Amino acid sequence: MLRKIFKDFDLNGSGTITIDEMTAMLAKLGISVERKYITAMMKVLDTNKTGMLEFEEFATFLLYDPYKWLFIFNLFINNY
Ligand SMILES: [Ca+2]
Repeated sequence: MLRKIFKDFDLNGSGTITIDEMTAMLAKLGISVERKYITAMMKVLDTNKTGMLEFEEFATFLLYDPYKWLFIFNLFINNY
């Protein structure tokens, strides 16, 4: 399930999600967010500071830290 979501984001199948892929996916979902917000979001999620999201970071984010969801939700809300 999580793998499937991750693969949807990982457009080029590299095993990591980049800012560009995150941007493209959000656009596909009909969510228009300024790049600076996506960059900020990525910084929070990218716990090992590689500049990309690995599956583990993505999964950890989705499963264990609802407060990060709130943070991101706030980013989106503040953008409208
Ligand atoms: Ca990373």
